[in-house]
Amino acid sequence: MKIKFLDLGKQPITNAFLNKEDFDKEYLYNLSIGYDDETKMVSLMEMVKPEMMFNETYAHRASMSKTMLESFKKIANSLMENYNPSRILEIGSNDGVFIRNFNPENVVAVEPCGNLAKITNEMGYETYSEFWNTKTAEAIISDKGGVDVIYSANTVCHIENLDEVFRAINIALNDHGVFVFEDPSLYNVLNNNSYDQFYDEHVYVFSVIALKNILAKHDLKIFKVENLPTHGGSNRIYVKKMSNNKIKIDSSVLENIEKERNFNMDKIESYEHFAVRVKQSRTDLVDLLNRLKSEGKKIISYGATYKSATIFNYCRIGTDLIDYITDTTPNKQGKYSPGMHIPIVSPEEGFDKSVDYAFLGAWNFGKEIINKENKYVERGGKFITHVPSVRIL
Ligand code: JHZ
Repeated sequence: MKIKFLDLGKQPITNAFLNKEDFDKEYLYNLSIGYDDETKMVSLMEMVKPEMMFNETYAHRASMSKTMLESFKKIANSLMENYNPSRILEIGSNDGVFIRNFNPENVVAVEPCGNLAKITNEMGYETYSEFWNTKTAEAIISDKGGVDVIYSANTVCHIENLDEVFRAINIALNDHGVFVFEDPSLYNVLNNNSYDQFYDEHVYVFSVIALKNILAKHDLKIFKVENLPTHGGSNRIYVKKMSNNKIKIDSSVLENIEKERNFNMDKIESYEHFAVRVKQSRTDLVDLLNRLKSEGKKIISYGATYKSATIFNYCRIGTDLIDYITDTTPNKQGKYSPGMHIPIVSPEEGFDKSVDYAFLGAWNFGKEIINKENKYVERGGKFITHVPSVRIL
């Protein structure tokens, strides 16, 4: 049974960066999170239709950060070295940040957002502009044959029907193939108080415990777990078919499960305690911004992230507190943030001497940003974060 433990209120589609004339047409839904005491899965209580989130207007470009470019290059090299696949499939290829590390002949990509699929098709990587499901897997099998490695980053947790996802994996993956996927880790979300990892697209935030349960239902077995620093802490899960008799289970699988059990992630109480900390985080953030504002300081937000849409809408933070958001993504600039309608400008336009405080909407790239903005820091400019607790850095 799914038990609701957190209510983040009315929220918009996080990909819906708006023009002024669209303000009154915005779609809102209730963002609340539940824990299933049988499967141990944490997921949204109300889901948004995939077509409303993943379409021709998809804004996020994964290659906008140096950290992610490096991370994708590293995993691409490691998959080549360890598995030497003659064909690799990526689910959710975004702007090609991962596949660009491979020869186009060895790659098949799947990306439902037409604008993104167009980018990678133009780069020479054959991209099926489809949702990942058994139909797409069958089409790939019939056009190309089976694949040796399937990789997916920040995509599996976006798909409501996980049974269909794993059925499709079983179809497309060769018997001795490897499926590797990575998504934000629930352990890190609970520890970092990063409740902003919950939004429309993040239908699930996975624990290793819950993944082990659902994968077993599909005769799939986790043989390794890597804890990554990306996106505030992610798990990279390595999976093989159970029918594969050569599976050697790495000690990281049990270590991660034990770590989660020791943190009581298989008990509802942990989630109820988290909900209390989230409410406190909201109070602390709103109090801090109000205090700085009353002292006449100018506050902006750095990075028009999907995550920050959750924060601003839950905390009801608008242009009364945050003047604008800066973001390097050209197609977000000139638009307004979903729900709270804060203007988004380029860093060149907005990250100037008038800024006293910058809230780290992209806190997950904190190190990269603070290094890059050393001049801002040297002249006394400050960053604010809410992770793991609200504070000025
Ligand atoms: P970033 C998106 O979430 C959506 P978001 C999605 N659902 C998901 O799971 C994750 O990505 C992976 C900007 N930026 O990656 C670029 C600067 O302006 O945290 C991006 O717009 N200057 C698929 O949006 C945003 O910040 C910089 O120096 O929460 C970062 O977005 C840097 C480093 C980034 O994901």
